[in-house]
Amino acid sequence: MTLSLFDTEPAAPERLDVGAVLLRGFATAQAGQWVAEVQALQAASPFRIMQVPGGKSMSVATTSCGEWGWISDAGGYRYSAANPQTGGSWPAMPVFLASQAQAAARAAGYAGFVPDTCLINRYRPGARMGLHRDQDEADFAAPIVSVSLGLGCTFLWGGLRRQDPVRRIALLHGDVLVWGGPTRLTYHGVSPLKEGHHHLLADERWNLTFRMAKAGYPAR
Ligand code: MD3
Ligand code: FE
Repeated sequence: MTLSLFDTEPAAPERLDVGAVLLRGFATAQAGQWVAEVQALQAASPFRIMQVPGGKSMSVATTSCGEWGWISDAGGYRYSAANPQTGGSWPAMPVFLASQAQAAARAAGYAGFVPDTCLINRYRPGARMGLHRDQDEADFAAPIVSVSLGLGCTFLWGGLRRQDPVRRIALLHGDVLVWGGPTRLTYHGVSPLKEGHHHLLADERWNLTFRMAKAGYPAR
């Protein structure tokens, strides 16, 4: 393979495990549009810090778009059709975001992925996400598509049991990760974000996760 400084082609899909595919740089060429779309969503539904059921605050700020939004409060974690901040619905999922997520899923071998929600996480230096599983969705046959923008992070990728060993994987601006199949319920997390400067997002990292919260997979 020939490497060029001017090469903006995304790398070939990298298989991390059964059902887990890393598309390095899949979102890099259109990163400006990704950022502009998230900024536009902020007007209707800004990032805010949610409480976890134990009463503490998350260090990551979140918002959602689409039919459903992921929320956390004293009552637990769940998907809600209403944004508790406004009482209204979530902003619609922009067509660009939905179609890019669908294309990434297809490139990873998951045809029929039609997300009904996108959770957007904002990390600032020190923000982290402890080891957890994503298990609030209706159909674990549906994959999750994750898009990383801005500062890079160390992603923690464990196994199907909490005590399994954890791999550390660098996730960089533009990387897209697709998880499904046998690794759908893998424990994962994010190490505290390090200080840094990114030309588009300054000292922030944004992560978008596209999910089928309520719909069965594949969509029909
Ligand atoms: C592996 N977000 O929002 S994305 C989350 O970078 C979350 O903000 C992280 O974990 C972030 O729930 C990691 C990558 C990811 C997302 C979902 C997964 C990896 C996953 C579900 C199952 C296994
Ligand atoms: Fe997660």
